[in-house]
Amino acid sequence: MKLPSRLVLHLLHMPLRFPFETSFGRVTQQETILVEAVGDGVSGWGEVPASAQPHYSSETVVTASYVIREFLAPGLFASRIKSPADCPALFASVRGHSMAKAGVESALWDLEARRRGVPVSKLYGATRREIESGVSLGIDPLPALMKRVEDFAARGYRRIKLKIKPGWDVKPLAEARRRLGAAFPLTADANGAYKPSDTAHLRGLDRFHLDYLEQPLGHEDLADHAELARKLRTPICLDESITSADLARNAVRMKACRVVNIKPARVGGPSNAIEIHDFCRKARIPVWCGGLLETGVGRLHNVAIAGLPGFTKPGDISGSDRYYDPDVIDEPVVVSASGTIALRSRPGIGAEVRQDVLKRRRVERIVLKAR
Ligand code: OSB
Ligand code: MG
Repeated sequence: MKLPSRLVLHLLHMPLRFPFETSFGRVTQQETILVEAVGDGVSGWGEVPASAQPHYSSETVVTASYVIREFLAPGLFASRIKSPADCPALFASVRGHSMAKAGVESALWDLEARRRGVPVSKLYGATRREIESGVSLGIDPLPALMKRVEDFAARGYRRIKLKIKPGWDVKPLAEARRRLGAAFPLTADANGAYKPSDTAHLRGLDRFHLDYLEQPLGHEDLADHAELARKLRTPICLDESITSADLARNAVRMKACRVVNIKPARVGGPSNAIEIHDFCRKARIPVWCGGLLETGVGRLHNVAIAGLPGFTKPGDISGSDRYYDPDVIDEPVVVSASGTIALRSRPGIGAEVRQDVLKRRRVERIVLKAR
């Protein structure tokens, strides 16, 4: 591959169509960075969906733009990497900052795919033509939430996930299960809001036959998850805990989870996401692709990665219209009546960034070049 001549960081404030509430807080606007890698007049796009607050992870859009500007971009321009797949090794001397790394690496993959005239999904190794779509529903008053549950099921979505926290679990899950029927794939995501002392209560959630329970305990609590897993019938899926391929291996070996949520942004980019996928596939651990309220740019990278064969469960990849109106891409992500999203055949991520939306939502633009 040829290095880009510059990286442009576009910091966007994207209003959400509905406030989104999890156990760690409520947001009405997503702050995200689009990373544009420019070479020979071609632009490749990636995204850093870090948000404004360090609640989901320790990163924010401000830490990410700082780390890209001071460390990742200079490292990239001084390098002679042969492929975007070399990014994890190139960036290894920077500890953490996975979302910053993921944004840069994914922009390079899109640039490379566009230069070669192939879809980025092909470079990632996707084998599917379409993926199954699921949706993540935030904490909301019960009547409004149940209306959404029915609405997304009626629109064909293949799996519904409810955000839960102590004091907000039995009631919404019971109501959702009653409305969806016994067989519909229903899951719950606590974003780490419970403690090991809640084990008896969490065992009570077994009666809702969830496909899995996502990140019930703290992000560093692998041994506690392993112990909880022995006491629940419901499989545990880890999200926040799995920040690297090494942690995925350790979590699986410890039996801390039976399912893994792969978010390319959380694990440091597409190459690490693929490495975790490959490991889990060998270990017969089903994986699914999570999300972080990505705009169309990050969403299309996620769609492409979810096309790999080990992504056997519907993930959190919803249509563009779930969060944004309009999205930043010219051809929004659309979920079919049967709950699927088609992989794109156009080069790169398969869409162009809408300059009108970019200009309207952009609060800062930073150009980074070789020094
Ligand atoms: O835990 O999966 C999560 C959104 C923000 C932060 C954390 C999470 C989420 C979601 C929504 O569940 C995923 C999406 O639709 O992009
Ligand atoms: Mg989660």
